[in-house]
Amino acid sequence: MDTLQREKYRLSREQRHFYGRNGYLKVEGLLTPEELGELDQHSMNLALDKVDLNKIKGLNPRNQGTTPADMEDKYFRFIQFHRHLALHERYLLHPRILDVLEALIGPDVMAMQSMLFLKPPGKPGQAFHQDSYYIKTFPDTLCGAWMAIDDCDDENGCMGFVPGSQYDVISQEVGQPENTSDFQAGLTEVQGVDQSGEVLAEAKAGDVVFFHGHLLHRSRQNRSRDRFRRCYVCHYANARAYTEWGGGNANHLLVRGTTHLPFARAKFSDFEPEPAGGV
Ligand SMILES: O=C(O)CCC(=O)C(=O)O
Repeated sequence: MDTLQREKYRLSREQRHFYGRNGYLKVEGLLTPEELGELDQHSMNLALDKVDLNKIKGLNPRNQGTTPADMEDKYFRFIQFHRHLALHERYLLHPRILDVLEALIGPDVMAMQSMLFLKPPGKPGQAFHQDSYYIKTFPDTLCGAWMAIDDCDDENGCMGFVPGSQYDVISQEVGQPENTSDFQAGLTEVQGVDQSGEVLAEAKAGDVVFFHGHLLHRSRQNRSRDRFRRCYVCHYANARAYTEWGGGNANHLLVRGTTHLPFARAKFSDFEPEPAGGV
């Protein structure tokens, strides 16, 4: 759509305050039913090994399995597939998601990471962590946008947040999770988290949950018998922040506004970042 004709999504005062206080914000129904249908179909095709990934150069599977859980592990949660598949790039560049990010961490925004999770029944989640522990930006402006493809709740392993922890420093006290039925082995867990304040981030398919890079969060095992818990989660930062993560700024896409730093361009479309302003 012509960017000049597009009506930007505008956060209300209440939404801005909620994010400021809690470090996360759920925007209900940010994806249209058509967009959701496309993500639903695509992620199911990936789960069923119906997307031919063999022709993609530089994509090295970690195992040969073909079950939905294997498929997720095979490509380690389909990380950075926006560099391989147009659909992943398109949703990383979703204009209404970028409107929200422009207000929360902008005005200039860069896109750094994309991950598609299938999380079929029985699959563990990820123990308490802070994303800025891994993805460092200076100034420290990281924000995740978590798009629910399924309805997500306690049973199928929705996310859990510790509101207010976005004001904490990045903890260096990390270890390995002991509870490896709930939490993926090999990934780090922040030690000594006071879990009494955890809130579950239940979401309906089509909702998008934005969360601060310092926010302590986790997700448990999918304990349902037959429900997937699929989501597409992308990470962004202010485009004027310096980073060495992922090969540095030149590898990350400028998605809103401008920057004095190097940046990459979209691979599958002639996407041009909209000017910042007016959100
Ligand atoms: O969706 C999940 O289960 C975990 C996502 C997450 O922890 C993250 O993106 O940092």
